[in-house]
Amino acid sequence: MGLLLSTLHNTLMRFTGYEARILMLGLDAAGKTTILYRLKLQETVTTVPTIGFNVETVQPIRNVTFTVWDVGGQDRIRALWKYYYQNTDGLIFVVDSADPERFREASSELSAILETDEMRGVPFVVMANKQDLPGARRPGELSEELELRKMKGRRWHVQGCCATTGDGLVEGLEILTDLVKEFKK
Ligand code: G3D
Ligand code: MG
Repeated sequence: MGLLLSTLHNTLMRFTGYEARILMLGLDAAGKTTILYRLKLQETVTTVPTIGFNVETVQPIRNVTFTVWDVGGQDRIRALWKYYYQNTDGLIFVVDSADPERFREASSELSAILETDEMRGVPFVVMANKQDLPGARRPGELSEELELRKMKGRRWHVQGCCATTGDGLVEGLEILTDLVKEFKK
């Protein structure tokens, strides 16, 4: 799975020629940290800044930086997120596909992120995670549940995946790199 990061790096570097900043967001327990470890990124640093939310950053490895935090139910500190949104090239939004009770919350969080000025036009891939679990919604169904068709003015894709096995992660990253490439043109 070390392949994952080199896939992302190679495509991004080929098309952008410079540093890429990827944000990975989602509700708690969606699977973000598991994906980070699957990516076999060496130094994942978890920080609890004084501002009060956990941010995981991967030291830039071959020019690709990942920044990760949990969204949802944190209105108090939401205004601070915009500092992390700046200069983002692509967004990965992770959803637990087997937890329909939280689809509405996930959808409204995603909308709120995409509506910020800093995220204007930034392409995103929804990782429809936990496809191994019984009752997991398939990507097409999840895109309906999250009302993605309402998200105008940007490119997006929903990728089915299983973070614990790694299935689908490479595909999702490859599609994200294509979308980032188009965005940066
Ligand atoms: P987060 O970082 O988004 O909060 P985590 O989420 O990566 O901590 O994952 C939350 C829980 O979901 C973890 O279980 C993790 O193992 C599990 N998980 C993540 N991805 C998958 C998946 O694709 N399939 C299944 N079945 N489980 C997954 P624990 O038990 O450690 O809390
Ligand atoms: Mg986590």
